[in-house]
Amino acid sequence: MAGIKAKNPSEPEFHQAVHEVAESLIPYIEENPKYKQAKILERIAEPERVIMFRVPWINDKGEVEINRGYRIEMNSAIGPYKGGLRFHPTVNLGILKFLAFEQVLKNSLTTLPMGGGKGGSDFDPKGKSDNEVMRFCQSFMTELNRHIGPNTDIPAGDIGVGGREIGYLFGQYKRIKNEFTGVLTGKGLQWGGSLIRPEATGYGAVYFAQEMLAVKGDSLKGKIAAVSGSGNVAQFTVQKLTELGGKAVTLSDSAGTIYDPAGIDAEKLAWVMELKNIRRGRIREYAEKFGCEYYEGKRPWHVQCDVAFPSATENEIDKSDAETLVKNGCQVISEGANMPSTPDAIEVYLEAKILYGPGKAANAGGVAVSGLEMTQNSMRLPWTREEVDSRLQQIMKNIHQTCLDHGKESDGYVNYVNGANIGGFVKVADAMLAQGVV
Ligand code: NDP
Ligand code: 2IT
Repeated sequence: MAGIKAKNPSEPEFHQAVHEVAESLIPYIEENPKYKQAKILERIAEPERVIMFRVPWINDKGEVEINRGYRIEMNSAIGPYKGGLRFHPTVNLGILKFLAFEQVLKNSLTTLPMGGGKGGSDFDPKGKSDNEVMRFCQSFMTELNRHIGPNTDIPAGDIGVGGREIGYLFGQYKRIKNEFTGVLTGKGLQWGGSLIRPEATGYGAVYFAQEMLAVKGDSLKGKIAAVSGSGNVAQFTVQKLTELGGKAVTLSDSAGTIYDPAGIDAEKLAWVMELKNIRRGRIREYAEKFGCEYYEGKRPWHVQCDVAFPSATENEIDKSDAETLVKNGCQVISEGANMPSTPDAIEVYLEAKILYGPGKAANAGGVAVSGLEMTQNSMRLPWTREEVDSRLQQIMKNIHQTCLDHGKESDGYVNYVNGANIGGFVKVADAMLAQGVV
């Protein structure tokens, strides 16, 4: 860790992600010295390539704006680089390195042949017109196109990058390369996208919670859930949870949380989707529309719940939030977001021995269906909704089983953190050993 910190100064999120993985892996590596001799742990913490570039564009007032673009190509041992793009003002090198590092192990857990990468920009899509977003995406892709390709590096969405942005990025890639390929995932259904990709991360996080509960002979039926965020992952988490008989009572955005004890049913969710995906408004409006509580500037974790689905951003549950959740009887945490719990929050879950599904396992459904989109693009044959959804469910079951195989402790408690970290590591590490010192 001293070496990581010295080489990557001012990147606390990257240090945090590596530290968590190292804690799980070091005992395992001590038992398997081949990984130690080949310095696999040190090598996976060093990106294969980092690309950083200028993104100039012109706003609606005719002024020049300049953002910074990035792509971290972290690891290609088991497949081409794969991972999302994030457009958010907080994006910097350290955030993207943490996300790319997590992505390597997550993608390995899916069982599909995908390496890990992540990219994005400090561009803030909030308050921008569609035309401004388009010009930004075109400028971003004008540089990025030379570094990616359907067999090299396949980006997708993340915070601030959804169907609209993927469309503009794809259009510019196609124009520059004169090629119609599966170079991005999360595409529209009419132009190479996969059914269930928009739903996949949220559905997957719910399927993972279901798997964890099933070990205890329990289910989501009748469970009250706190969900954070109100974007792609949060929306489809609420949808699947409701279908399975659970009740979501919160949603949030960066300004605050709504608390609707009656539950966010299908009709209210449809209204949220219109609010967030089309009107691009604030979640506060939900409280005005449906007459429930709105907590300005607050996160959802003080609300009584059985299950929590953090689905907004990193470090959104700190130690005191975790203590509140446990005190209020929360039994399950299934992370739709990447690294939403701080290290001391995770300690609280593990000490209380509640079911804790870390992001790299619980939210792997999104990238898994991206992998299935790549398969369909290669075959030039789309699958039905049922086909994709049944594969997604099977993949989430397999990931859960991998976590059991590597994370079950002597008293029967499943430490999903160790399970996911070791389970994700082995395949990448063995591939790296086979491919020599590269
Ligand atoms: P969206 O952009 O669709 O939605 C993000 C949501 O989180 C918004 O409600 C946003 O509120 C809120 N949010 C973002 N940043 C912050 C912040 N700093 N503080 C408080 N709230 C914040 O993104 P996604 O739903 O796609 O992503 C959510 C999480 O899931 C991220 O951690 C992402 O990495 C992870 N993830 C996404 C996958 C995908 O397929 N999309 C796959 C796997 C993981 P506001 O609008 O106010 O900013
Ligand atoms: O964090 C993630 O796994 C994603 N944002 C999805 C990546 C992808 O390539 O679908």
